[in-house]
Amino acid sequence: MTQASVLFEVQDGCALVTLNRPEKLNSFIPDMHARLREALAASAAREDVRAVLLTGAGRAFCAGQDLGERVVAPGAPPPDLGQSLGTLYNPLVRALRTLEKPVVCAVNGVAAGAGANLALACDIVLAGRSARFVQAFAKIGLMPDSGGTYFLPRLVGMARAMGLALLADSLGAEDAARIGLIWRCTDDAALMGEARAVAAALASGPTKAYGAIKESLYASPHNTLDAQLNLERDIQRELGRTEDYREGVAAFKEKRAPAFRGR
Ligand code: T3D
Repeated sequence: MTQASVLFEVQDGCALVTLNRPEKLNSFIPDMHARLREALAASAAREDVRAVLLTGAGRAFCAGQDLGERVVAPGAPPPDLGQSLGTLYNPLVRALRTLEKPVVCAVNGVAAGAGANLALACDIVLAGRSARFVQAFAKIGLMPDSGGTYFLPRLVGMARAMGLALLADSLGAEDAARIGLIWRCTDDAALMGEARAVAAALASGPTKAYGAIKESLYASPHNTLDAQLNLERDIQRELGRTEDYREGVAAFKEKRAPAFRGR
């Protein structure tokens, strides 16, 4: 029986999504794209999912495109990488960024090529100490894609973005956390426990506020202060009408923990 290339399970408000081609370092083939898209669509649609945790099976998080599918026989036409990005990779990055629920990424091993940038598209990225991030593209004659040229300079500045992209060196998880590429580096053995705890905390939080935080922070780099102030005003007006806001204020006054329901 063939194994599913992406595993999806929901527990206690959290969807655990696992890239599952460990023998190929969880590199992407079209089936894995389709399954991951389905998992993200289900996470968006299901009310019982209030946070997503993305990780990889085996020793890698994801090695990007499966290069076995990109070997061109002499005389054969080259693959249309633009089509691949437009129809497969870009929709995934957009789905992660526009999902109105927080996405935690547990980088359990090497994250290379589009695999590295898929991780950077997530909202909170934790990585085990032995994990590493490789903008491997230039080594095969490409440039960073799947949002790499967008995320890198915004997260770590142009000098580091340029170094990572041009040199295509491995960046260890500790250094990735130190320079602000990711949220936190953990011991390998503690990674999934910590990532699950973060996802569980988010899954019991004010989901609409989290969606609003994503929308406004991701809009911020493109906006003037005026535009951002207006966006905050408009979104906060909506949040002020939610059940979770009413509950948060009541819980504060009653000196108890709030019971947010994501509404
Ligand atoms: O094509 C399009 O549609 C456009 C979009 C492109 C997006 C992209 O992601 S392009 C970039 C593709 N990815 C890479 O270039 C990464 C290639 N892999 C590596 O650089 C290294 O393997 C790693 C840094 C990921 C890991 O290094 P290491 O030393 O830990 O492992 P290894 O020995 O290199 O690899 C282990 C095995 O996995 C090996 O197979 P073997 O020799 O044991 O049979 C290796 O060939 C295989 N493998 C690793 N990455 C890929 C892969 N097989 C297919 N595709 C891969 N991406």
